[in-house]
Amino acid sequence: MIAKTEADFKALKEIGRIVASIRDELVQKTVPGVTTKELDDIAGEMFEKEGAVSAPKSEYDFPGFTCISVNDEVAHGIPGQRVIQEGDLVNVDVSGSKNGYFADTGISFVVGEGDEVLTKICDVAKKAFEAGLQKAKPGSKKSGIGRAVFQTAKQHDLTVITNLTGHGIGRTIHEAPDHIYNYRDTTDDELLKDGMVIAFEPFISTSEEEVFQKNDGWTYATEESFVAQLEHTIILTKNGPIIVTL
Ligand code: M1C
Ligand code: CO
Ligand code: CO
Repeated sequence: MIAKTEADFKALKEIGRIVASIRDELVQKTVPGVTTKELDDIAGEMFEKEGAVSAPKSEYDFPGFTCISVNDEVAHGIPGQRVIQEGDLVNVDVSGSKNGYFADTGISFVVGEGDEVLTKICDVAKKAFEAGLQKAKPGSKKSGIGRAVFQTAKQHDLTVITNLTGHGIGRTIHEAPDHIYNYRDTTDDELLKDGMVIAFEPFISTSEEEVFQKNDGWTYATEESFVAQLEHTIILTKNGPIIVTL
């Protein structure tokens, strides 16, 4: 969507605050011994208390309030009986709506002491996010964001996932612009607009550049790589980006 009115900004900030608070609570509760279903139940209670609804559930009939992806799983992991272990790479992705406005946020992190390379990809996902954000200006090419993500990955001897992307958001979970790639798509000459609302979610990988979908019909995974994501919902304005999911 293009946010125009004070009401648009206020409502996006409200749902942004809610999904960010659920994300932070789930990260804090992700300790060895907890199951991903227990984490997701906390999210369900928080959505209800805030008068908000889970977007994966309401828009896609996803079997969970949130997506929780562990180790080889990259995105759209289904919460279940899996028990979190020390050293796991976990991604918590929380998206939802309130009063007809949507926000989406996610983060990858390592539980306790983990392998150095896992910590590195999480750090580089943050760096890629910051580099892309610098390019997220009204009037600039959308593909400049992906270019910055790709360059950041390469600078750190890592790569990106080419078949997962960020997206427009606001009045539904996934809307125009359909794709914000993790590389510079030379055919994409779309310009960013003042007030445009995007969910920017760079995916940084240790080696593979594509994910595949598991037989559950949801989970995106890699064969042997590790992947980290960081996602925020952002309103692009002439006076700089407003991150509503901080
Ligand atoms: C690139 C994996 C896809 N919040 C989720 C997302 C995932 N993006 O948009 O960040 C969507 C959740 C819907 C099941
Ligand atoms: Co998301
Ligand atoms: Co998203």
